[in-house]
Amino acid sequence: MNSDHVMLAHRTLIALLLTLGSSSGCTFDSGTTDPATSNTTASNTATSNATTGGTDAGDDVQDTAIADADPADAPDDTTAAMDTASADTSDTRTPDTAAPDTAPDEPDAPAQALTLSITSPRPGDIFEQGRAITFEAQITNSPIPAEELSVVWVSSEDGLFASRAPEADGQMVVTTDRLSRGDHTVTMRATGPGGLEAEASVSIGVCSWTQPETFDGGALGEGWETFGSAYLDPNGWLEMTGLSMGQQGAIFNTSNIINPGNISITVRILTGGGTGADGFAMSVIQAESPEELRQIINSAGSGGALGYGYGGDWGTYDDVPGFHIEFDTWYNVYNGGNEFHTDPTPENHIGVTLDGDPGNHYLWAELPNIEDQRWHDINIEINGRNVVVTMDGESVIDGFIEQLDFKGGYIGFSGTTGYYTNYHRFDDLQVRQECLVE
Ligand SMILES: [Ca+2]
Ligand SMILES: [Ca+2]
Ligand SMILES: [Ca+2]
Repeated sequence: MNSDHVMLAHRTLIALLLTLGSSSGCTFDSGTTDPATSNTTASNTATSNATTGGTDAGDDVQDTAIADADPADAPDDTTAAMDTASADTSDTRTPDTAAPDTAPDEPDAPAQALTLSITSPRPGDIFEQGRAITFEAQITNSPIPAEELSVVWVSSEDGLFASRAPEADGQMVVTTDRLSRGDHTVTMRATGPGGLEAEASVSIGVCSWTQPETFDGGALGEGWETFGSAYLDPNGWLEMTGLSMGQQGAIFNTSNIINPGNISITVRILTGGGTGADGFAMSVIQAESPEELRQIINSAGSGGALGYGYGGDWGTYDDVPGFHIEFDTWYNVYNGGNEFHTDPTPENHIGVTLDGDPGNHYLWAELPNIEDQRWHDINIEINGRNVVVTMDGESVIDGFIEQLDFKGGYIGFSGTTGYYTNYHRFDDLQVRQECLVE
């Protein structure tokens, strides 16, 4: 389970123990008469023994718990305990006057103090929103069987999220995946008969990623701009070309800039339905400004350049860093006229190219069956110079690019048709770069 947790920070384990020992004393001897301390201790012991003694002279806590699990017995025991306490209180009044000098024993702490300890998570742990968080706790020194305690778990932000009794051995495990993004102080509070109460807290963070872009709802969200033949399909996805010949389209976001550094991007793709070309690509382009981005996209090559070829032999923006994942369904061969690169395989392929050059194919793999008009889940992880791409959960690229220095930039999509055609669709884009608590 811990592997599911995103732990961005650890601090030294500091179990927060808030022990309200006095409530234990109050419960059983009402603390009315200070000279009775020695009797109080005796009374507590007597009470404890009264609870356990009837069934098990060994005073084993677990034995007690089992014996008291019978609900019919519990009220009787409680009554007996109360009676004992009352009797002791009245008894002590007589010795009080006779022996008032027992007062110095008062500082003795009650023998029993209900103690709670949250053992997991650790203070400062951070969890990804929506993933299960497991809280583990231990209750010790309970004067009554642990499973007779009521325990609630409360978040400072979201309120109550769990409520039930601990196990007979005092252990407790609760799980929630419902905590909202933010800093939480999570408090467990145990209560029992007669005002018995104790609590413990731990502070954790819950972080979330930027929300996925679903392209649903009939309008493009903030910052998305269309170029050429691309459009938002009313069904809630991006279409780069449609099935017409000679199309070139792109859709980029000009307001949200991707940061440099490691990144995880997921997107869904679909192609096919036509006569088989050319392909489409997702790009992150580090243009200086939205205006430069627009110029770059408008200048990018058609056909085999898949609408993103702005550098190398395809264009003039050689100094603009770019990262591209292409899904290429047409084999191009350099001719110096309208084709400026040779693809690495005659087969359909996925490729990682850099800096606007559709010919540099730093990493690639054949994807012979991609023109199936079905949605495929693509996940791209950039970690330093390593790039891992999965399709429908299967690794298709896992490699190292010496020249890679991911600089972020504007993210978007492009695609082309030529004499041959296909649909070229994208949907459900999510960028995971920084899981934010605040
Ligand atoms: Ca959609
Ligand atoms: Ca091609
Ligand atoms: Ca290619």
